[in-house]
Amino acid sequence: MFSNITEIDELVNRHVLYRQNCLNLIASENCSSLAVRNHLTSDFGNRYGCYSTADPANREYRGNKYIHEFEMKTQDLVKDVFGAAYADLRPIGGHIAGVASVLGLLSPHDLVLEIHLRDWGHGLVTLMREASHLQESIRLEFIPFDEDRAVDLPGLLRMIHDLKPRMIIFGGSGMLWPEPIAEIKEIASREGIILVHDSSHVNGLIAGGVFPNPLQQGVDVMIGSTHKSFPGPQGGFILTNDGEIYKKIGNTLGASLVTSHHLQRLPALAVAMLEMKAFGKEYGTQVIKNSQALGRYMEEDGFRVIGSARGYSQTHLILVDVSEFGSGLEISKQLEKANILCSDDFGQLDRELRIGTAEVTRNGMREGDMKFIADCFRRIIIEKEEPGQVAEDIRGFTEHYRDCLYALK
Ligand code: DSN
Repeated sequence: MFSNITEIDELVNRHVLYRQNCLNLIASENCSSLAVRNHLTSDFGNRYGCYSTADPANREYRGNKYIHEFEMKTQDLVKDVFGAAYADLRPIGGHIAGVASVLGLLSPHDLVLEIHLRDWGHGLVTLMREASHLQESIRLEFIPFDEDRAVDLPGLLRMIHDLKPRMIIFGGSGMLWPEPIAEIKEIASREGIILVHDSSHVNGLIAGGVFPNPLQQGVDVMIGSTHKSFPGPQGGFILTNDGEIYKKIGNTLGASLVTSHHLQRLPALAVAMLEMKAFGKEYGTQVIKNSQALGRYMEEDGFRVIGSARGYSQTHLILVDVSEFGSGLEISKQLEKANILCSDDFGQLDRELRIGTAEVTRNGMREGDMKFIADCFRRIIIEKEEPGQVAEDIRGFTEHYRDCLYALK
């Protein structure tokens, strides 16, 4: 255990140094700017600002006058960036925002369609149903996908017709393409289906206007986290244009899922929102260009890249099927030895790697740099080179990319 502050600082610094020398391609991570980090610690972090309904005016603790003003102004900023009428900033992550939406909007025995973990879904209801009584009360089926990992629209329309779901949850952890929300909006309205979008992964791209905004396309609720392609502090939000939905979810969230909502996130979140207003388009455009370039270089290097025929990706990540070379999990561990950090498919088919481009883009890398990254994968996975030399080359390469661009000073 630690016995003094020096030991604590030393270990944090070792982590920072280690991660500086890694290629961080974990799609659910990002670096935040100095301005965001500098706003993560304040007196807010030691205060209670709870409200147990959806109404922030009903604070349960005294001394909240500036906290309330701050939260309202941050809500306004988030609503402005995402074009939403209502924003709830209390969820500590996208997952709990989703749990609140499901619990707040469904009735017992309603059917939900979500993305299967095998198709890189987040598994929101799948995991909730591990609590046995929820297994009895929420029915679940999965959205069909095609071989490019795009939603199979005719298949989904058939399911809607045959199964009459009450809720459809789009958005996953391996999103390559926008989903057909506009295409099903009409039938969803007619059939009373609640459309939810888990935008956790693509929030930064939506903020930059380079990925379709699900709220504008017609979803009833957009949930998400603020620390993936959106380069803010760890946290989550719920957005909607429907006042009744806002109340139902907010009342559920405040009553049973989040009491103290970690106010220290708010100033950092506000700074990150301003950064995305200023630089989101430029950042998001470069992220997508980098994903597409990386897909192309990976394919040239001999990998099977999912969605190759459609241009590899329209998001901050690509998916690569590495099954011909071994287990995805084992390969990701071998890559880690070379300081290449990416995700295997989290215990699903064990055949794909998810490679994200958000953080390296913020570090300043552009399309040409993706060649170096693709070659590192080739050296480890195909040529089975010892990781030491690759790690050394990565250390030399990343030395030139320690910036955090698209940031306010
Ligand atoms: N769903 C996990 C991921 O995408 O990495 C965590 O949010």
